[in-house]
Amino acid sequence: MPDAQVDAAQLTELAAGIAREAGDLARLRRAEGVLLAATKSSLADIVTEADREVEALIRSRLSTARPGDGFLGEESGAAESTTGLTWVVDPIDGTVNYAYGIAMYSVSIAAVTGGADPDAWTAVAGAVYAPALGELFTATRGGGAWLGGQRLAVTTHTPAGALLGTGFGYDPATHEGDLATVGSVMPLARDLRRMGSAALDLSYVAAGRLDGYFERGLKPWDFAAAALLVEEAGGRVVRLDTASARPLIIAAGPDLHERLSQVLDK
Ligand code: LIP
Repeated sequence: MPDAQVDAAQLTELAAGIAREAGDLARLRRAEGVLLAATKSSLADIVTEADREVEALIRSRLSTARPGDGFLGEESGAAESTTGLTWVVDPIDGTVNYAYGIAMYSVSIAAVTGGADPDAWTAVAGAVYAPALGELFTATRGGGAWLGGQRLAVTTHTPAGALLGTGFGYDPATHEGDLATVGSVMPLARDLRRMGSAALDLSYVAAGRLDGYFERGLKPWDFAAAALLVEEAGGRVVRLDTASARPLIIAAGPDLHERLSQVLDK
């Protein structure tokens, strides 16, 4: 457990301030022109110089504020915790959008207890900041989910069908199966959105801008903060096939979550 002096609200405040500073740096670098630093699992799986610079800033700010906390970041790896608390960070979620100049990208910072395993941790604080859109989503366990001063709530009724969000992996070999998954849930849907940032997709479920979201193959840093947003907004987040290489995440209000799970949890 984190050291006793710190409460979750303070962690949320810290995450929010760092997310805003880091996101503003990302937006500045975007305006200056994005430099491709490397590719990872495939040519489509890119990392920019800004991804690395932004994560370094976040890691430095967290280390100064909370020495001894653990860290798990998309670009710079992991560090063990000596306090019981670990920070899970995606410096730029929606990297392809960012590289193409599309506004749907975000900085995601979460504080978790219970170690760096998403199947074992408990998220206690989180912030998701969309710099190009000027929106900062925050959540504290037991304290609700917020967009600025507006308390968030998931939708509970979808009489015209559900507005669903999803995404696809960087490996083209996975696209056929993922499209089959989309086909299986379309009878529940009014329409589908593929916006390119899982952290924002989940934040939008929390805000009622999407009724539900599902995607295979997310990394822990993609969802660590925004899954807490959904839960604190009255929704459910479940990961299926967690022993597989591409676990399936489903997020929605309770009723739609049940209906999606009946189709997807086969
Ligand atoms: C991205 C996710 C997105 C998913 C992409 C990628 P990244 O994260 O936010 O939902 O469809 O394949 O995983 O790589 O931009 O941090």
